Amino acid sequence: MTKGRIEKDTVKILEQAGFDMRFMADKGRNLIFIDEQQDLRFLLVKAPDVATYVEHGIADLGVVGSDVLYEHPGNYLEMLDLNIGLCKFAVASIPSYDPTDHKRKKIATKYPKIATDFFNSKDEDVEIVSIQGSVEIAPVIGLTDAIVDIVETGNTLVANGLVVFEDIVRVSSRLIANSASIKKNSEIMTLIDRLQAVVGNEEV
Ligand code: PRT
Ligand code: MG
Repeated sequence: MTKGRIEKDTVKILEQAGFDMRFMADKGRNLIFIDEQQDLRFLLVKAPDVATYVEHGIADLGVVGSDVLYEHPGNYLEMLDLNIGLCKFAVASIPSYDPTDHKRKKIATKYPKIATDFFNSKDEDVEIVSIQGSVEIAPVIGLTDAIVDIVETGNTLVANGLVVFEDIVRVSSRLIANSASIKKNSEIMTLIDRLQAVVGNEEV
C-alpha cells in the first residue's frame, strides 16, 4: 500500500473488510508488517514502488493512485476503484493564459505522459518542461505557459494566483493485482472480494 496521503483511508477500507490493522497505530518507522494468523504481509512504500512491487510479484495486491498508474504503465491488473484519494488532473495557469492560442505551448509538470497525451488528444504538440518540486510557480515566473498538475481542493492554485482552464481526468486510488498471483492463488480473489464488498463497485 502507498504511504502518505492515502494511508489513512486505505487502512479504513482494510479495517472495514475485516483486516486487523492495529499495527498501523504505532507503526513508527516500520515499513513491513506481518500478520501471522491470517498469513498476510503488509508493505508500506512510495506510490510508484507499489506498482513495481506488484508487477514483480513481491506483493500480490497494491493500493495506488490512478495518476501513478497512468504515468507508470506496467504489467499488473487493475481490480477495483477504491474511491479514495480523490482529485483530478487539470491544466492551470495565470488568468491571462489563452488555451485556444495555437502557438506551441510550454507546459511544466511532474506528469509528462498525461500532459503529452492530453494535448496530443487535442492535436496539440507541446513542449514539456519536467519539474520536480512546486510546478505552480512556472507560469507565474514565465518559465512555461501553463502547468498540468493534480488538483484536489484548488487551494494550492489559488495561493499562487492560478486558475484551472481544463479538466483532464478524475484521479482515485485503485486496487491492483499481480496477474500470476490471481491465477495461482484463489485466496487472493477472496481478499479482493472482501474489499469489493466494502467499496461496493464493479471490478474495473
Ligand atoms: O508527496 P510525497 O513526495 O511524499 O509523495 P507522493 O506525492 O508520491 O504521495 P502523496 O502521499 O503526496 O500522494 C499519494 C496519492 O494521493 C497520489 O498519488 C494521488 O493519487 C493522491 N492525491 C489526492 C494527491 C492529492 N489528492 C493532492 N492534492 N496527490 C497529490 N496532491 C498534491 C498535488 O500535487 C497538489 O499540487 O497536493 C497539492 C495540493 O492540492 P490542493 O488542490 O488541495 O491544494
Ligand atoms: Mg505528494
